[in-house]
Amino acid sequence: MSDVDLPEDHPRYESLLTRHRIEDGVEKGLTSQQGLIAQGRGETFDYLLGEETIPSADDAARAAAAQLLLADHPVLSVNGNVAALVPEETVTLANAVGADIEVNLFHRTDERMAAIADHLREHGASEVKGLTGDGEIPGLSHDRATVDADGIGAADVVVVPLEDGDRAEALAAAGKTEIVIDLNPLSRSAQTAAIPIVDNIIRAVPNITAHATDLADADQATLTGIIDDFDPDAARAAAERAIRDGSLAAPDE
Ligand code: PTJ
Repeated sequence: MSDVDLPEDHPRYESLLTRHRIEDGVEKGLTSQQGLIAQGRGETFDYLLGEETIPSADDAARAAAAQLLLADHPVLSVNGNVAALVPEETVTLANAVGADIEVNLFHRTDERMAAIADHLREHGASEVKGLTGDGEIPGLSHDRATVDADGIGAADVVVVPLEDGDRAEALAAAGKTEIVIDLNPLSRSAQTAAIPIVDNIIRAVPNITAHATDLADADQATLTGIIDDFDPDAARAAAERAIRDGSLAAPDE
């Protein structure tokens, strides 16, 4: 049984676990109610993808790992859905690639910022950025633009999972290399990303960590080669094809 008492052999185990975590996130004040809607939208795409990491998403996760290992100042951005779904996995990835973790919310309130930072610390984070809020992403209205000047403000590579399109575009316009995790290959976030990972965050974050561990001793030329070989347009197109044309064997209800 899992942390929410689900039988792991249930055919819809992962989907049920995800729902429980999001529900729990709302109850704990981490996740916004809008986050429930976002999750429902994501689930639909995941269902059509066969609830598995397709090869183009795995290639993207490997490119993301290489990009994070090469970065001078990588930051993993955490919102209410990310905090509910993958708190421990986010900390593990941050440790594997030497990234900062920053809470950055669409529906920003002091209470949610603090609750998410505490939740991440309970799951092993030593430092959580985002609460200072002394920096700003240009081109966005106030709350959504607020970042830490020495966090996302100073980052060269940012992982932005389940992001709204406006902010993803503004981060890219601010010169950040963006790694986006989003199940919708047509979302503006995925379209904006240098590296779009069209996969469920529950699978994507541990997968990036696995690739980062595998590449930990790779030299700079190898890492650069992996990034150069990755084609974001081809990855988006492959995901869209899988969703539109996939010969999906329907998962058990
Ligand atoms: O916590 P906050 O205040 O920062 O708000 C976060 C949400 C997610 C509510 C906010 O950013 C939002 O409204 O996002 P959108 O515009 O609904 O976009 C969310 C995107 O994430 C959609 O394209 C979904 O398909 C996708 N998505 C949802 N669940 C998952 C996902 N992608 C990967 N894994 C998921 N589990």
